[in-house]
Amino acid sequence: MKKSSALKALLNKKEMAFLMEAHNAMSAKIAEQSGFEGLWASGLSISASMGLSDRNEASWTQVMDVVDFMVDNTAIPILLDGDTGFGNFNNVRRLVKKLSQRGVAGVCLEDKLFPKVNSFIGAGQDLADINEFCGKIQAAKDSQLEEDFCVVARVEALISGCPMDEALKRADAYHRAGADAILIHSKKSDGEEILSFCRQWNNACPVVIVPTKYYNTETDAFRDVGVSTVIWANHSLRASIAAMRDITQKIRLNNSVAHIEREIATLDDVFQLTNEYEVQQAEKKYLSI
Ligand code: SPV
Ligand code: MG
Repeated sequence: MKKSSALKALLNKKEMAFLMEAHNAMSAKIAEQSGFEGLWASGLSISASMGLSDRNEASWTQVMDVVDFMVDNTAIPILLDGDTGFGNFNNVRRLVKKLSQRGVAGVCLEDKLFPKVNSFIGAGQDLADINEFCGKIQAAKDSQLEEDFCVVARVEALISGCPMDEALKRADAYHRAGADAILIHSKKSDGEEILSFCRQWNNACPVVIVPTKYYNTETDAFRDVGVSTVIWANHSLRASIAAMRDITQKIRLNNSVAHIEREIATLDDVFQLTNEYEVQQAEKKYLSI
């Protein structure tokens, strides 16, 4: 099955699906090996791993290069966080064509302004004009090279402090413009506005959510209102920051690695993850000629 078809199937299946954040080939591979059926190529995490803020400081081709390694190293579909599309409808067309060519299964576009700012920064966020954003969605759908490539329209109305009606109005417009799914985002610490949106949206098309701030809400509550897909958006990145900081501080303190050896991945693990043993087998075949 093509990766785009696999993502479309995840978005449309009856049971709730889960996408795990990845920000490079290694985190992508680990998520796949953990059993995830799909990946979220997070703009925040990819930027942060480059030491950049989540404000489109990384160019779209730099993001593309990272995602390329993720695609090469995994068999599961990747939904790229395409931010605002890196410009206008024309930039979106080029982005989507390139993603399709490179085997990325779908893109999520958000209705903010370029350069975007992470949804959890600052009080208000300027939203895109609805019609202009609908043009981007249409341009994305018209540019995809595979039939099942997925375009997810991300509604930032609640993030920006607009009422629920505005979020529903925008979701409806983006759905009509051709979006395959709606991502409704919230920065509230409880999931109430997400649950309320889902009840009123009534599954007009699949809904994707990102419970980064409302992590205490039971996953079953989202299942009950028909959420299609949950994205764990930044947890590999945050786990790696915590682990690296812990280990490097211990090494610095003790001027020794003796005590931490058992806390870190083995070199064999690294070799497994980087296909070292396959290359050794290939050497036997190709270097003995
Ligand atoms: C990301 O992971 O980059 C996202 C999700 O867009 S959030 O950080 O919640 O905006
Ligand atoms: Mg993002």
